[in-house]
Amino acid sequence: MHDQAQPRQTSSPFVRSESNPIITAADLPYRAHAAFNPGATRRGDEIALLVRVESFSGKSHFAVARSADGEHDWQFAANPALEGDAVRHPEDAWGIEDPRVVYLPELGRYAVTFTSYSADGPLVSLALTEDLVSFERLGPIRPPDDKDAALFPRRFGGNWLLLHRPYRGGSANIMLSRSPDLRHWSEPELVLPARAGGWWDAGKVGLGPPPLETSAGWLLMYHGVRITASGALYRSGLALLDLDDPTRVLARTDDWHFGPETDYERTGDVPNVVFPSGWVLDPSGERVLVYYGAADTVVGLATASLSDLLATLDIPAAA
Ligand code: BMA
Repeated sequence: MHDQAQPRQTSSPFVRSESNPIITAADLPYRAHAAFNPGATRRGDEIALLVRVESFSGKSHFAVARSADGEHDWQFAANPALEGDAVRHPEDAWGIEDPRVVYLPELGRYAVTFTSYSADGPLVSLALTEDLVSFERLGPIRPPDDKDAALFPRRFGGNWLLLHRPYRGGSANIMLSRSPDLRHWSEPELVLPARAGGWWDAGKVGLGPPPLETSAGWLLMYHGVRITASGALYRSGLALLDLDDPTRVLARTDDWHFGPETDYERTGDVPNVVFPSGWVLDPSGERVLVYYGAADTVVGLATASLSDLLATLDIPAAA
């Protein structure tokens, strides 16, 4: 635990699993090239990941992996959970990518937001599922270019809220849209802008895992992209949104707190990428398990204590 008298933490609040990478393509029951950028949720006594799997065509689909402790002994279903359907969903032309999973108690179903890689660019698609086995697709919900989307788990004043990341005129900021029915969405409102110049999150930011409700606000982990002479660097920081009005940013870290360090994050198809895309709170409500893609090749797990994450944002732990 950190002494609240200390103004800033001296080390990252995230601790990588000793079993990392926890999932690789070799764990799939069929031939696959890479397994990364998973959505995550608790399901009964297990933790379930909806893993992005890239096949040797270059296109991606999703596969479900389950584990009792969220760290070891991942069991994959024999077949993919959801594949692009370019006939009924032409927006899936080049596959589906980067799912975020949120349970919606009102509907008794999980909402899965993901990227459909359309001929016109990436866009946001939505599907609902009770069991991560059969999916009802609601179609595209944001036009291209747009990605990194997740729903809040409940309505606000009658509307569902979606965080997403449209790419317009050379900048990519986290924005919010509203919908009464999950089908018709309002024009995006700015929530978390990319910074400029030499910042680690200059030019491009995107939501990581879905917003996590805490007593202090909605906790976000988001990625920032820095373009360098040898490619992009993907690192993650934290932010906190107001509980009642999530367009209000209460706090944002100046520093990134999770970045590529290990061999499996530094080396792979896309080097120097950590891409958190799912997290699960353990039953004590204190330990957060963060699932992330590493180098667009494998899945990693890092854990953090919720109070350390809030302390990183200078928010004292709740009484
Ligand atoms: C983003 C997405 C992610 C990927 C990341 C790093 O734009 O395409 O799927 O992990 O780039 O390559």
